[in-house]
Amino acid sequence: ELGWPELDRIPHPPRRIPLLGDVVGVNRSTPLQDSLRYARQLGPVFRRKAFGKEFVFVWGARHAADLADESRFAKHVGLGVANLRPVAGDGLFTAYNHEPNWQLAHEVLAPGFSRDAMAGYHPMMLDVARRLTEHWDRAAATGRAVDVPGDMTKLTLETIARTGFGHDFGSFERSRPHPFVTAMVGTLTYAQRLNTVPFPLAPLLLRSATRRNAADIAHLDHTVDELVRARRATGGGDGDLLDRMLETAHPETGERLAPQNVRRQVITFLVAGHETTSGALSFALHYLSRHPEIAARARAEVDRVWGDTEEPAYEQVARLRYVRRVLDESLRLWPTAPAFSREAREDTVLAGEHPMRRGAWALVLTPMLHRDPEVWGADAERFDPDRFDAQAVRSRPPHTFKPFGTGARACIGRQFALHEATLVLGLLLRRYELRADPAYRLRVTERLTLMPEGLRLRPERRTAVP
Ligand code: MNH
Repeated sequence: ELGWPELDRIPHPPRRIPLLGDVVGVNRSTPLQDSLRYARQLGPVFRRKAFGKEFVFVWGARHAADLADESRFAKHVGLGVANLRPVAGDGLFTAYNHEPNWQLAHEVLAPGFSRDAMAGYHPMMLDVARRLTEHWDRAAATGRAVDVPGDMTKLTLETIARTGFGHDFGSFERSRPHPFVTAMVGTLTYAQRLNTVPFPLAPLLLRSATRRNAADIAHLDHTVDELVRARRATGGGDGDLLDRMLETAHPETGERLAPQNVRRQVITFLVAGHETTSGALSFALHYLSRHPEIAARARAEVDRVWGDTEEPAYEQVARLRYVRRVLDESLRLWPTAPAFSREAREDTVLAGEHPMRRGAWALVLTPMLHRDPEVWGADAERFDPDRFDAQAVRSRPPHTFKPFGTGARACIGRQFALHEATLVLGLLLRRYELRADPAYRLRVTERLTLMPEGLRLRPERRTAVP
């Protein structure tokens, strides 16, 4: 029993196979993009059945706004998120709402994302970005193309490792991804695959994958344990996230995070803190390379705001308003964490239409919410950063742009990600022209998060930089 008493009224795809569900024409490696296809056919609230389980999807702006009402709905830990429990346990992202460690960790770690903390991370973010531009300078000098998602992943992993944990994975000195990244991608891919096989059969069908997954988790645990051991041996960092996790007591209760929880939080932040930002940067670079007039406008802003300062100060990043709009518009079309779930706290009616019992839940399909023609117009597929100028934002209803989720369980790293990504886009725009491969067609890969597959660009050093 799903908790949707009038489920019959919710449309579903026509061809249903007993036991297997709506699997016709479904591609196992792109469950999200399949759902987008169904969404276009079936409308703002629809359902899909897979392997005996029925899921309700919501993307209409009015319905999604209703689900954002925190008095009646809350985060639901289900599907992909629940599949990550063996990796991230009761860490912030995967914790159930009722787990006391969520509140504790949230309150202990939130100051790590304050404005002051962010200003402290800024010089470290610049250091990491310099390693990226050294690498791109070498490519530019020899006319080579760069692997954009690969390089953005190196950058964002080094940034969260350095700012959060005083750690250096040496990503830019390696020709292959760091084993931590390989293990992480393995666990994300496995968590996604678990949704595409009948649950009781998973251990059988995914036997070797399950074994590999256990090894991947062991590798992540081991990496984190080494990191914590090193910190304990050398004494404190400078009040970074790891210090907060290890040392900081809750201001009122005096409680601290237990060692097993610290392990879960470190993995959570290393993973949540880089994968999605890497995708966001990659999509933004793709669109900039495809829209020279937009890139020129963004570049002119960087030249104007940063002038000839060698390296931008913290305050100069938020002043890149147009670059930020480019980023927002990329996150509109491809929100790199493409769905989140909401459950009813009480018996209620969704948007006055669909009765839900307490505990019933739905998946919000963010990429479709961000394309709802009633909000974004008939040309919603078009890349246009001006949709985020102040006037346009004011004229839209609330809860129509949700790349960072919603409510108490929304992304804690939002400002961190936006600062990092705006800074890096600014630095790259200032230093290079980005040449696209005209033959490239955007393909999106899914491993719970989204990434432009196989995107390569040729950076060229600008000749006249003011
Ligand atoms: Mn992040 C939660 C998207 C960057 C750490 N993040 C969420 C959620 C979304 C999200 C959506 C809510 C998921 C849900 O409701 O189930 N996050 C993003 C995107 C980017 C991002 C699109 C980059 C762009 N996130 C970051 C960064 C960090 C981070 C950077 C850390 C430095 N995010 C988190 C954590 C949570 C979260 C931790 C869980 C917060 C909570 O439940 O308390």
